[in-house]
Amino acid sequence: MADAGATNDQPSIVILTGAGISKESGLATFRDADGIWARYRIEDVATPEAYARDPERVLGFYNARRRGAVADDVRPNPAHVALARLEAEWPGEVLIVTQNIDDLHERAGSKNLIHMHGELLKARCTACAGVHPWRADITLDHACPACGSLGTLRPHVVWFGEMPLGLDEIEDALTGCALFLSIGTSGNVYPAAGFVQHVRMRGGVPTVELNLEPSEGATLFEHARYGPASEIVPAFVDDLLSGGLAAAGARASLR
Ligand code: BJW
Repeated sequence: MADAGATNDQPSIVILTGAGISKESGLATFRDADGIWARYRIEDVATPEAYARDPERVLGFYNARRRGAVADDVRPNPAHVALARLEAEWPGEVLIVTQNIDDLHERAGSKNLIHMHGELLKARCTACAGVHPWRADITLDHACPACGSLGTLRPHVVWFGEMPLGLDEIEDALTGCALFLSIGTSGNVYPAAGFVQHVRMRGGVPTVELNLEPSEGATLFEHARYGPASEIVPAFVDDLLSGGLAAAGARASLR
C-alpha cells in the first residue's frame, strides 16, 4: 500500500456502522420490511418539529426503544466483538463512526468511537445544552440535573434536519484513512451515505461494503461481501489481521 492513511506509519481504518450490525443483537433496523419506519412515520417521531408539536409522543417512542436497548437479552454480537478486537490488535488507528444510538460497540470493548447520530442512553437539556447519562424514561416531569429547568430534557439523538455530531473529526479521519469499511447500513441517510464518495475521491483507498444485501449505494464500493454481520464481519477481521489490507480486499471482492 501507499502511505495514504498512515498514523505513526501504520495504516488507519475508518468503519461506518448502521442498524444492520445490531440486528442480530435484537434491535430493529429502520428500512427493512420489519423495521422501525414500517411502524412509525419519520415526521411523527424523528424531527425537531415532531418534538415541538408533541413531545410526549416523541419521548414515548425513545423511552420504548431505550427500554429495549437495556434489556438483558440485548448484547453485543460477534460483529461488534470482532471490531473491538480489530481496534485492539491492528497496528494503526481504527475509528468506528456509528449511526447507531445503542451502546453495543462500547459494551463489546470498542473505545475509538463517534456516535454521529447521538446516544440513546443520554439526555440533553434544551435549556442549557448539558448532556447527561440517562438509562430511565425521560418525561416532561424531569428537571435537568445541571440547570434545574423542568421539562427540557430530550433524547441526545440527531433528528432529520439536525447537524450530526463529530463531523470535523470524521472528515479528518476519512481524509487520512487507508481503508474504509461500511457495515450494516442502507446508505439512505446523508451525510453518512456520502462518506464512501469522499474516500473514493482521494483515489487508491480501498472501500468495502459488508451488508446483508447490496445497499442503496452498493455500486460506489470497490469491494463487497454479503451475509449476516455476525458471520461476515468476524471473517473479514480475521483476514485483515492475518493478511493486512491486501488480503482483506481480495477476500471481499466476491460480489
Ligand atoms: C444487515 C443485517 C444483518 C439487516 N447483517 N446487515 C438530499 C440529499 C442529501 C441530504 C438530504 C437530502 N434531503 C434531506 C437530506 C438530509 C437528511 C437525509 O439524509 N435525508 C434522506 C432521507 C435523504 N439528513 C439529515 O437531516 C441529517 N442531517 C443533516 O444532513 O444535517 C445537515 C448537514 C449538511 C451538510 C453536511 C452535514 C450535515 C441528519 C440525519 C439524522 C438521522 N436520524 C436517524 C434517527 C435518529 C436516531 C434514532 O432514532 O435511532 O438515524 S434516521 C435513521 O436512519 C437513524 C439511522 O442512524 C439512520 C441510518 O439508518 P441505517 O443505519 O442505514 O439503517 P437502515 O435500516 O436504513 O439499514 C440497515 C441495513 O442493514 C440494510 O441495508 C439491511 O440490509 C442491513 N441489515 N440486517 C448485516 N443481520
